[in-house]
Amino acid sequence: MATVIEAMQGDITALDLDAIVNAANSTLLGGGGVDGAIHRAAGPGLLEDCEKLRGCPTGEARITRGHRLKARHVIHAVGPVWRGGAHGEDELLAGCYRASFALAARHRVRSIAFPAISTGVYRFPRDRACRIAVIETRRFTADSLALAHVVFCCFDGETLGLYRAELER
Ligand code: AR6
Repeated sequence: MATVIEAMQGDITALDLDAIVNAANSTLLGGGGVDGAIHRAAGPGLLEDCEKLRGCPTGEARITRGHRLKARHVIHAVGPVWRGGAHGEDELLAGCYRASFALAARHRVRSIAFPAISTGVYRFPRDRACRIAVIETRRFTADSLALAHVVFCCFDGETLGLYRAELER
């Protein structure tokens, strides 16, 4: 069956899916935004798991358990800081989605939610980031039957509107 790909507005930490993706930084040791929210909701065990990973380069991802979250796994993806667009930002952001899907497949994840990686503190233009997220998701799900459900979990209504429009194209 085809993968269901949808956008919703809400708090990603509350979702009851196999995996949620974190918009982390390369230390993997927590921060603000969705990263802070995920660590607060998951509890201190998440930081302990993250410490063992010894960081993650930009454009890649790592996986841990979900601890107190409903989600069984957290995939920590490190998005690029926006520096005008000529520093490989698009490819690095696409890399986050590809790496997250690769980990999801390896861990038999059937349902996964993404935040709008890099579009907060890291200032990546939201429409451009949304396009990349949808392109990479369609690319992966076209070749894979493993994922049943992909959710783009948007914190604000404007981001939700961008995803809905992109998914209708
Ligand atoms: N659920 C879903 N989306 C959320 C939530 C939430 N609970 N909270 C925020 N967002 P950001 P970045 C949205 O800044 O740009 C951290 O300090 C937010 O509105 O969290 O990749 C890390 O440690 C925005 O649309 O991540 C890094 O240092 C999106 O999530 C740095 O920020 C991403 O915003 C990463 O910056």
